[in-house]
Amino acid sequence: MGYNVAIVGATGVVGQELLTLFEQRKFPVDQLKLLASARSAGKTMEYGGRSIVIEEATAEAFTGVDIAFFAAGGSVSAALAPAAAEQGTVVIDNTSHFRLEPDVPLVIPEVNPDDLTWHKGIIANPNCSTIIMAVVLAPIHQAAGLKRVVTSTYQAVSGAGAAAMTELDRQVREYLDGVQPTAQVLPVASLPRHYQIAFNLIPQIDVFQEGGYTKEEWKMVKETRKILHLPELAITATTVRVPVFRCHSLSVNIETEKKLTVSEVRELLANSPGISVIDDPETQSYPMPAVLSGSDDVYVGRIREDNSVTSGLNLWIVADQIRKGAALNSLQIAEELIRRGLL
Ligand code: NAP
Ligand code: 3JN
Repeated sequence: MGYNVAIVGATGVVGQELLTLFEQRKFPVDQLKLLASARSAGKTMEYGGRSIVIEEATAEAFTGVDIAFFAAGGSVSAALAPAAAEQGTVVIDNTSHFRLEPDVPLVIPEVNPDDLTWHKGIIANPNCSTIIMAVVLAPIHQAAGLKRVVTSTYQAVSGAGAAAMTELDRQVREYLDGVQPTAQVLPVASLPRHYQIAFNLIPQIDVFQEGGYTKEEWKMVKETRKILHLPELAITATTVRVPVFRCHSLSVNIETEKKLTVSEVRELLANSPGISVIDDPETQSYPMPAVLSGSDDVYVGRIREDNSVTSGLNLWIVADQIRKGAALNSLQIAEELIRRGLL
């Protein structure tokens, strides 16, 4: 049996990755609606050997749609997701708009799949950096109890959409041609100041909020607490944009209630769903973005005890954030709904 499926934001980085994954994972698509802004309406995209005309995303477009993946920004989700859900469409939303709503489950299938049982039409897909970190924190919490988490991220430009990828590509060429690169997109397109990302790092992802933290940093804190059902978890984040096209990397320092040795952590993580361990100092083996683009797992390496505390760990984590951080996680949510007879 197939499902009538819609992608809102089909022309974007996340939307296009969803289309690739539908084919790769043989998702049972019957009818497919590709929705985007009025700018794209009337253009065509290829799927499964067919040419599909892109339509403007409107509330009426969801009639007869069983499941809709939203990846067109928070304001589009705010405007259209409730209307779609009211018509009986199950919405999987990639934006932050509903993530912290108490009646909206925020789900990583490897971590908290049971939260899918209480959805009321909208299911939120967490932020990409949150997903990548929480997949690793969950088994460590189960085994040893989390006391405190400190993370710094190294986030690829594709996290800021197709325009940011084009900007890095152009700036690298300009720089190497001896031309001063201009910036229009990063760190946040809608803010007045933009900075070069080629051969640079930008310590700002999303807008600034309370305490001098950015919204991306607060997303990592608040979403991780919700997903792990640990509302009091001590956790702090610093998020940084780096000149990498694809794959977010995270340095994560963890304090646990119970002490774990390096070999125990390696074994625990290697046997946890969705995680691969690449960790061998002898052979200089560790995860890196350039070799992991397009992969599905969350990769962990550089596993060390942090001897500055009684029971502490340092980890280096890399994952393709367009896949596991966005498109793949949302598709896994849909697959889990089907497995549980909830779709
Ligand atoms: P992108 O490459 O910039 O693509 C944006 C998409 O949204 C395009 O398809 C665009 O259509 C569409 N869109 C823009 N304005 C619209 C409107 N008014 N009505 C309908 N469609 C509209 O961005 P992206 O990287 O794919 O990310 C899209 C969203 O996914 C982000 O805003 C974010 O909320 C979410 N996201 C989530 C994660 C995550 O961590 N879960 C990661 C990345 C992104 P046109 O081509 O017609 O303009
Ligand atoms: O910047 C990144 O690396 C990840 C960005 C995700 C993102 C981009 C624009 C809007 C989000 C998100 O998923 O948190 C949003 C959003 O708030 O919806």
